[in-house]
Amino acid sequence: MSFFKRLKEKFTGQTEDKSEQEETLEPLEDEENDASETAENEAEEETPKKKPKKLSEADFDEDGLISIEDFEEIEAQKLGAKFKAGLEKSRQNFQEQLNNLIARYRKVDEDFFEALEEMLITADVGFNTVMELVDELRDEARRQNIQETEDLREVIVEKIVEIYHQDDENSEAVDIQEDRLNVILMVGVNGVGKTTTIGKLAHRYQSEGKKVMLAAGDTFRAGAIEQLQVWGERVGVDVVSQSEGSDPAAVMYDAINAAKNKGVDILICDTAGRLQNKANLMNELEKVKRVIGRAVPDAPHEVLLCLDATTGQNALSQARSFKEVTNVTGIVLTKLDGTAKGGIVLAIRNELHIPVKYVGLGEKLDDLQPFNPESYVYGLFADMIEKNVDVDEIDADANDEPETVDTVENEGNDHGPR
Ligand SMILES: Nc1nc2c(ncn2[C@@H]2O[C@H](COP(=O)(O)OP(=O)(O)OP(=O)(O)O)[C@@H](O)[C@H]2O)c(=O)[nH]1
Ligand SMILES: [Mg+2]
Repeated sequence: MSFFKRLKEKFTGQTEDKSEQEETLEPLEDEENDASETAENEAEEETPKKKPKKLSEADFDEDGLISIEDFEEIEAQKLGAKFKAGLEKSRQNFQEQLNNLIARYRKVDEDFFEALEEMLITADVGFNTVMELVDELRDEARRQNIQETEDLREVIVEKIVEIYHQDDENSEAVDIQEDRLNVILMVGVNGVGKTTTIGKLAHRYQSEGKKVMLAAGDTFRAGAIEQLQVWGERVGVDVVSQSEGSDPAAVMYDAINAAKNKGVDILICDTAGRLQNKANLMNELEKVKRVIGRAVPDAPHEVLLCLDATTGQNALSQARSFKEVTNVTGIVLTKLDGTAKGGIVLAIRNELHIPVKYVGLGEKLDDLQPFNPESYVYGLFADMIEKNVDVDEIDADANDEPETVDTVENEGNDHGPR
């Protein structure tokens, strides 16, 4: 199965769909109920084609429980929809630029690759990553003897996933273990979204059945303690705090004791926003870490660095500096919904070798999602993935539905230079 087709099936649940492209996750009023078994295989020509599944259609057993397959299918669709919505600005930008490029340079040649490099650099993908990516594309085009730029679309998207995965496929997972107090320390410069992310994370872990507590370690900025308390109330978790101006290391010490007494699974610690070039603030962070490490062996288990995606290359330089002074275990890339340059994810991964563990896709509680390169490229190229698959399918059934062929093929070729 082609890469685009697999992504489309995974994130929309659809294996057909010539008429309903816009309705990816919208309720479908008139579907047949029994479409569930027709999934994956290549023999789709004979079987009825599958439509996205809704919770109401899932197969429930007599205890009212949903099957694991149905659950996973519905979750993947929700995830696809989240990434699609959160990456809308970047998607419009990426797709439009790529379409323009393909229309302008119809033949795969050095001019095309140079223009592609420029486009990716402008989208914040990062210089070294772009060079690596485009070199791989050159090789792949040669290997597969691809002549038309149009035929390179899918390879480009697939290479983005590959290049992300090349270090370590599993490192996006956050290190949360049963039977211990897990401590997560949130760090980053001012205003990047640390406190908001803590609220969202608390919500996520709590809804997974974990007992969560928050530590109000930003004793510096006026209003910071209250802000975390509001999140605590909203989510329904305890917040340990002291008065403004007190020593953040002392707050952590208190919080760890309280967490141990209450059998907490995950303690998430807020810290004051700090500039990476302010030595005293960085020293304070080290002290906080030391205190946490003394109270709980191996803690903090995660030091998550929050970066604001809208700051582009500046986020990279922040990450470099933080990495020098503290052992950052993962990145939370916030406000990805607010930028049209979503390529920054790739730059972070490839130039810093720190995994992006979560991405912020909006301001709502459930807008923080674990990062995964496939969901990311789906969000970045969703319309193209859906449309391209359709063109393939239509090529295969051209005899059955001639009018649809015209409509979609025309759409696919309608990207003249602007
Ligand atoms: N659109 C969008 N806004 C976000 C996201 N994450 C955080 N924000 C917004 O970013 C702003 C700053 O968030 P905070 O959580 O206060 O940032 P902070 O890093 O704790 O800031 P300081 O405590 O001042 O250092 C708030 O208005 C948040 O709503 C996101 O993923 N998307
Ligand atoms: Mg804060």
